[in-house]
Amino acid sequence: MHTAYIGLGSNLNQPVVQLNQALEALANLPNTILLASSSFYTSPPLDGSDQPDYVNAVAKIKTALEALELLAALLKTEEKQGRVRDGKRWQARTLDLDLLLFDQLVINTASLILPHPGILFRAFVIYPLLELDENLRLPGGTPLKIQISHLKSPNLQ
Ligand code: ROI
Repeated sequence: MHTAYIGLGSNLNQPVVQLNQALEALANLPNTILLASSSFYTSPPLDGSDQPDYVNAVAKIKTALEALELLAALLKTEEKQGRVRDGKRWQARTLDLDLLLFDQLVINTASLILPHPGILFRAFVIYPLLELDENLRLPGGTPLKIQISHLKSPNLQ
């Protein structure tokens, strides 16, 4: 079984409802156990201009799915919950599911980059990750905790 951390985010159509629904979807993935989920964190949009605040969380799962199978399942869940991808970045969305960490896997392909590059500078990812596992290390051994000092501002952004 693999251990994976998934970032959840929403800023449309009742974000808290969206996140709870997404957690249920994760728990129902084949050969997958939802081990833990963080608190829900609210923050202003990072890199997004005029859009509502986000609600973010992180889930920890055990799964027999491989990384690309899991990624496909996450995209499907986003679609089911009304995510529309029109090619534009930084858009408001009903649901964003990011595969953050998958065991100690390091890959850089067109469809998947691990660890997720956003981990390194997004408080709305780092704080919930540390809530789940304060001793979490990135592949290569860097403790996630020290990434907090690299954040641009003390705001949860
Ligand atoms: N800002 C916050 N606070 N939370 C997000 O999940 C989030 N996702 C995004 C952008 C638009 C970069 N900003 C965000 O994709």
